[in-house]
Amino acid sequence: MIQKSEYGYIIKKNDNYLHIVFYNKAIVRFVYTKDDRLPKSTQAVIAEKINIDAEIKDNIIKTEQLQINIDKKYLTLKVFDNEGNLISCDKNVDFNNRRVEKHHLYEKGYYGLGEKYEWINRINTSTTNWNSDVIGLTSLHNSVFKEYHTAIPFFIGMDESKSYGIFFDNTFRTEFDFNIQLNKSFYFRSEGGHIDYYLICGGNVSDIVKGYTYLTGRMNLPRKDFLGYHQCRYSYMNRDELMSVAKKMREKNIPCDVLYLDIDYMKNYKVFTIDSQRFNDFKDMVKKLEEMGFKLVTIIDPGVKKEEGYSVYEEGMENNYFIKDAFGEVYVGEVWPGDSVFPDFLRSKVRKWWGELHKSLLDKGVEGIWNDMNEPANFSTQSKTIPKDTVHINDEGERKLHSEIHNIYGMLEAQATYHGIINHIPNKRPFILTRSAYSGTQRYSGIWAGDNTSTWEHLESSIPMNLNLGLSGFSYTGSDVGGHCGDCTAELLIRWTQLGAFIPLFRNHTVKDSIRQEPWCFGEDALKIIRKYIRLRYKYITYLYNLMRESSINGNPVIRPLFYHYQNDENTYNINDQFLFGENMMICPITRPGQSNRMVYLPKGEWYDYWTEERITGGRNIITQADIDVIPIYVKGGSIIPRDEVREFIDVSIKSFNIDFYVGESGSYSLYLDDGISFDYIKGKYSIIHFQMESNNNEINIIYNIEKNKYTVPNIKIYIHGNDNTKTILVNNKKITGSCFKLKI
Ligand code: MIG
Repeated sequence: MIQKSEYGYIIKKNDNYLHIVFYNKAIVRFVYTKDDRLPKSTQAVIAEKINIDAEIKDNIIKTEQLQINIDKKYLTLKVFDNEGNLISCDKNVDFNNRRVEKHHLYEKGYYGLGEKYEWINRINTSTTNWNSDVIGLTSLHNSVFKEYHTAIPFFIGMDESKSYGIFFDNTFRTEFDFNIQLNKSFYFRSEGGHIDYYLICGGNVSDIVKGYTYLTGRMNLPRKDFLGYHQCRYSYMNRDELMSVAKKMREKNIPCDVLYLDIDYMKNYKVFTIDSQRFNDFKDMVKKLEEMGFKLVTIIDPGVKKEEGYSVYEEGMENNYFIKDAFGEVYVGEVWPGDSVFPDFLRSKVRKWWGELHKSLLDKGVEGIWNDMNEPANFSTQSKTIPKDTVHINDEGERKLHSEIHNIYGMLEAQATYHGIINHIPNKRPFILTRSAYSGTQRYSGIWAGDNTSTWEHLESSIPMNLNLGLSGFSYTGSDVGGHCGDCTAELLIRWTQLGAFIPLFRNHTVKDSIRQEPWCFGEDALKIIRKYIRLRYKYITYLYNLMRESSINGNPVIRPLFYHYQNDENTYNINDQFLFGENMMICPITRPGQSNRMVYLPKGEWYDYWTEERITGGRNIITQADIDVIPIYVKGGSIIPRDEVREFIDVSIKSFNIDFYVGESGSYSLYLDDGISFDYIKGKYSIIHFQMESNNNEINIIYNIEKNKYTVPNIKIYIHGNDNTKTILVNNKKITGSCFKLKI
C-alpha cells in the first residue's frame, strides 16, 4: 500500500492521499490531499526535502530514527522512536474539516504557539491563530481573547525523557485545543487549505527547537548596539522633544542606544513622508543623534493614504500593487491617514517596490524600521482587519483570498523591509521589529508584543509570553517596558525595568495621553534604581550578544524556561515567573506591588546569589529578600560569564572587559567577538576563545585556547568568585596569584 513518490512516500485510500516526506532524520512531513501532487510548503519552510533510507513493510515505514505505522483504513498514524516508544498517536484525522486529533499520551506539558497571554504550559487551554490588532484589555487571569498579533502554529509536547514538536503549516485561521481532560486527546484544525504538518522528534526540548528552526529558519545575528536600551513614546512630536530626550539620557547618565519616532513624524500619517515643519532638517537631526551615540528607528505602517498626488499611492495604483476587493476594485479601508489602501505583499514585485521606498529614510540616517499595524489592522470593519474575501495575486498570477494570506501578511511586509534595507545598505545588519508574524518571520525581524497595559498582570504575563516566543523560534522579542496603555507608576516601572534588562528587546514605550514614562519621570529615588538596572543590562551586552549568536546558529532561545535545561525535573514544568538568561543565569522577577520577598525554585546543583555571592544548594524552594532595588538573580556554579564595562552607548570597539568565573562544577564557555554591525563575520572576521574551568578540591585550572583570532581581542580581566577555600589558581597549568588578574590574549 505504501508507494515511493518523487519526494518520499504516498499512500492512497479511496479519494484521499497521504504524502510522507522527510526533511532530515528527525523531521517528517505528513500531508493529506485530494490528488497525488505534493503541495508546496508555505513561506515558513526553508529546509529541503531529502531522501532517507527506509524499510517498507506493508503499512510500516522504518528509518534509523523513526517508525511510522499507517492505519490502512483511516490513514491515521502511529510514530515510534528508535527505542520503540510511542511518540505520537492519531485518534482521528478528518480530511474534510482539516482536523487532526491525537491521543494525549505521556505529555506533561505543551509549549510554544508564539505570542499569547497564557501561562507557559498550555495543557488544558485552547487558542486560535488569526492575527489581530488587540489592545491590552486582557490578561493571563481572564484570557478573553485568543487571537493576538502572531500566528505560530507550532507546539512542543514533552515529559522527562521524550519530546516532539508539531508544526501545522497552514496559513488560514487555525485552532489548537489541549483540553485533554475531556477525551484524553488534543487536536488542531484549520479553516481552509489542507492538513499539512511536520513532526519533529528528539529527546530534549532543545532538539525540537533546533529542528523547528532548521525547518523555518533562524534569526540573523543582530547588531550588537541594538541590544542596548531603547526609548520610545507615542509620539515624540517634534525635533526639540526628541533631542531633549536624547540629551537628558546623557545628562542623567542613563545608557541608551536607540530612540524611536512613532506615527506623528509623518505628514498626515502618509508612510515614507516626514513632517518637515515639526522635524526640520531631519537628516541633520539624525546626525546630531548619531554623534551622541543614538540610532533612530522610524515606524512604518502598511496602510497607504488614498490621496491623489501622493506618490506612494499613485505608483501603487499605476502598477496594480494594492489588494482588491471581491469585485476587482482596489480595497479601501481606514487606518491613521483616513481612507487607505494596502500593498499586496504576496507578489515579489510589490515587496521589491516597498523595500525600495525605504531608501528615503535610510538616506537620512534612519537605522531601523518598526512595522506596526501589519495584521493588517483596519478601523472600518467589525473584524478590525480587511475582509476575508479581498484578493491577493501571487507571482504565478493566481488569486488568493485574504483568508489564506492574512496570517502571513505581516511576515511578507517584514521580508520586503529586510531585503529593501539590505539591498540599499549591504554591509550593515538590518534592525526590524514587526507586530504581526507567522512561523519563519524570525529570519527577517524581531517582535514586540504590541499594546500591553501598565499593570502588574501584564508585567507578569510578559514572562511566559516571551518564553513561549523563544520556544517558537523567536529569540529577539520583548514587551513594552512599563506597559503601553494606561499610566505607569514608579514601582511598576522599577520592577519592569529590572525584568526588561534581561529580555532580548529592552524597550520602554507608552501611548499618547498617558503620563510620561522615561526613566526620570518618577523622581530621583526611582531614577536611581532604574538607572542601576539599565546599567546592569550594559554589563551583559557581550554575554547577550553571544547568546544571540548561539541562537542564530542553533535556534536556542536567549531566555529559556527552566525545563529547557532541567527537563528531567518535573518541578520546572509550570514555572512562569523565573527564567534562564542563557544557560547559567537565573532571573526571578518581582511581579506584584509591595512585594519585598519571593519564593524561588532552584534546580539541583550549586547556585550563587548574584548579589551576596552566597552559595546555595539547589533542588528546593527558597525564600529570598527582594527589596525595591533588588531583582533576585542566581548564577550556576561552574559558570563563565563575560561582563562589559558600562558605557553610555555601545560603540562596538571595546577596549577591555571582564570575565567572571563562578567556581563550582567544571564549566566551559566560548567567547565570540566581532565588529557587531557588519556582515564581515560571514567572511571570517571574528574571534573565538574557548575557556574551560576545571576545579578540584583546592585547585582551579583555567584553560583557554584560541580557535580564531581575526577580530581584535580586548584586554581581559578575570575574576574568580567563590574561591575562599581554593589555594591554587592555575591558568593553562601555570600558577598565578590572586582572584583577579589580567589575561593577555
Ligand atoms: O493603534 O503607532 O502597538 O506601539 O505606539 C495604535 C501608534 C497604533 C500600535 C502599536 C503601538 C504604537 C501605536 N500603534
